[in-house]
Amino acid sequence: MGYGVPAAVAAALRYRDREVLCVAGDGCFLMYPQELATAAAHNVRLITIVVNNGMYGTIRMHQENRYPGRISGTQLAGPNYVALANSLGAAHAEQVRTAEEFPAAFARARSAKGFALIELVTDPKQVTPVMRLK
Ligand SMILES: Cc1ncc(C[n+]2csc(CCOP(=O)(O)OP(=O)(O)O)c2C)c(N)n1
Ligand SMILES: [Mg+2]
Repeated sequence: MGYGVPAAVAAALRYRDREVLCVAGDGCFLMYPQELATAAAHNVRLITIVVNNGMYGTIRMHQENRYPGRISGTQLAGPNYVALANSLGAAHAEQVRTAEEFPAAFARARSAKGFALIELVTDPKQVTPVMRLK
């Protein structure tokens, strides 16, 4: 956790001719979002997808499994991710709420001239691909 964004910035700096994609949960992303300022400072191309379910979903899953309904410290209020990316110098940032919106948003991110961020808003009840909270 937290490693993806800085690792992706380093990869994008090192391999400028490649496309670099970072996929991070909201909890993961919030550990080091400021590293994107380095991407902007060096004008590297990089796409970050923040999977925003508003929680530390993996930990919530364990809480719900062992102590159903008794959650503790796993909710994330989170910032405005698009505004945060723009404040760090994003060339492109947008929020995606449906699968149908994704291809065009991804194409826009790919054609950005600097770092791009897509906030993917997902269903908080879907804690894993196969486990759904009631
Ligand atoms: C540095 C670090 N701290 C804590 C953990 C324990 N941990 C594993 S998954 C997780 C929550 C991840 O939340 P998020 O990035 O939002 O992804 P989600 O599970 O919601 O998809 C935590 C706290 C970890 N793996 N690494
Ligand atoms: Mg999450």
